[in-house]
Amino acid sequence: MADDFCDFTKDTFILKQPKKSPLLLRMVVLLFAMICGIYTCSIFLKQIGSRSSGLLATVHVVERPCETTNVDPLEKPYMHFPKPKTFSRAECACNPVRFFAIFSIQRSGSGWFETLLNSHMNISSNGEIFSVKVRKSNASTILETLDKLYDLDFLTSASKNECTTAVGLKWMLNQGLLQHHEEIVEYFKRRGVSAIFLFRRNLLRRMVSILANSYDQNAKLLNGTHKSHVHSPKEAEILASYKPRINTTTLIANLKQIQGMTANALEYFKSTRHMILFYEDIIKNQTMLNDVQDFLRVPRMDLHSRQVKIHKAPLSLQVENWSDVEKALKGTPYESFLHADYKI
Ligand SMILES: *[C@@H]1O[C@H](CO)[C@@H](O)[C@H](O)[C@H]1NC(C)=O
Ligand SMILES: *[C@@H]1O[C@H](CO)[C@@H](O)[C@H](O)[C@H]1NC(C)=O
Ligand SMILES: *[C@@H]1O[C@H](CO)[C@@H](O)[C@H](O)[C@H]1NC(C)=O
Ligand SMILES: *[C@@H]1O[C@H](CO)[C@@H](O)[C@H](O)[C@H]1NC(C)=O
Ligand SMILES: *[C@@H]1O[C@H](CO)[C@@H](O)[C@H](O)[C@H]1NC(C)=O
Ligand SMILES: CC(=O)N[C@H]1CO[C@H](CO)[C@@H](O)[C@@H]1O
Repeated sequence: MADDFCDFTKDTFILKQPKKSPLLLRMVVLLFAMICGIYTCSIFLKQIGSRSSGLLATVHVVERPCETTNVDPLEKPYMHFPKPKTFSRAECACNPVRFFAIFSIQRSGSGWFETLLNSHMNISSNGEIFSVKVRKSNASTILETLDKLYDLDFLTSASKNECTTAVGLKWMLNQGLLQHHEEIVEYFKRRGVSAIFLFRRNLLRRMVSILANSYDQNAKLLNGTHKSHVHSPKEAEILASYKPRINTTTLIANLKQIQGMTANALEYFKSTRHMILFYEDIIKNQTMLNDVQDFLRVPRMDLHSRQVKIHKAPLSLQVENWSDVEKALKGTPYESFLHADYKI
C-alpha cells in the first residue's frame, strides 16, 4: 500500500516535470518525497515491531497456565506446575507434579521404602528434612520449609531433574508432625499434598530394631562404624547377631504409646488424600509398589534398593529374654505380635 502510494506521487511528479516547475512546486514535491519516506519508514518499523511482539507472544505461551482442560476435576487439586527459582523445568514445565509426604516412625522400613521410590526416575523424596531442629521449631518454619520443597527449590542429593513429577519427603511423626498437625493438615489441603502412611504391623519387631540400632550406636559392630542401614548380607548378619533384652516392665506401655501415635496421625490426616501401607505387606508382596506408583501418578517401573534387611530370623530367636516377653504379652491385646511373624 505504501509503495503504491509512493509510486503514484512519483508518477505525478514526472508528469508535472515538463511544465518547468517553479521553486515552490519543487519544495512541495520535496516535501511529498519526505513524507513518503517517513511513511515508508514507519511502516517498516511497524513490521519490525510486530515481529518482536510476535516473539514476546511465544514467551507468553510458555508462561500461560499449562493445559488442564481434559483433566478429571477430582485430580486438579493434586496437579501442580511449580516454577522453581533455582532452575528451569524446561521441556517438562507442563508435566504435572504431585506433592507427597511419607509419614512413618523410626525403624519401620521407611529408609528402605524411600530408596525404592528414589530409584524411580520421576520421583524425588528428600529424606528426613525435619530431623533438623530449626526447621521444625514452629508451624511457620515447617510451612516455609514445605513451600521451598514443593516449589522444587529445596536441593538435596535426592533432588532429580526438570522431569521430576513427584516430590516429597520422609517425615517421622515425632518431628513436629503430630505437634503441629492442625496447620499441616490445612497446608496439605490448601496445596494438594498427599500422604503415604508407612507403619509396621508388628511393633515388637520394630522394638528389636530400635534396641539393636541404639546398641550399635555405641558398640559400632561394623569395624568401628555405626550403621543404621546396610548393603551386604555379611553386614546384616553381624548387626543381627546382637540379641537385645526387652524390658518387660515398660513393654506394654511402650507398645501402647506407639499405637496411640499412629492412631492419632491417621485420625488427624484422614481428610487428606492418603494411602496406608504396612512394611510387612510390601516385604511379602512387592507388586504393592505399583499401587504406590499409581497413587503418585508416575509411570510404573521396577523399583529397587541396595539395602539389605537386617533382622531376618524368627522373632523368638532375636530377643534375649524371649520367655519373659512371651509371659508379659500373653492375654494382652499385643499377644498377636508373638505369633504373627513372617519368614524371609
Ligand atoms: C520422567 O522422566 C523422564 C526422564 O527425565 C522424562 O522423559 C519423562 O517425561 C518423565 N515422565 C513424566 C510423566 O513426566
Ligand atoms: C519460629 O522459629 C523461628 C526459628 O527458630 C523463629 O525465628 C521465629 O521467630 C519463630 N516464629 C514464631 C511465630 O514463633
Ligand atoms: C572389616 O575390615 C576388614 C579389614 O579391612 C575387612 O576385611 C572386613 O570385610 C570388614 N568387615 C566389615 C563388616 O566391614
Ligand atoms: C525397665 O525400665 C524401668 C523404667 O525405665 C526401670 O526402672 C527398670 O530398671 C528396667 N528394668 C530392667 C531389667 O532394665
Ligand atoms: C500383591 O499386591 C497386589 C497389588 O496390591 C495385589 O493385587 C495382589 O493381590 C497381592 N498379592 C498377594 C499374593 O497378596
Ligand atoms: C530380666 C531378664 O533379663 N529376664 C530374662 C530374659 O531372658 C533370659 C533368657 O530367656 C533369662 O535368663 C532372663 O532372666
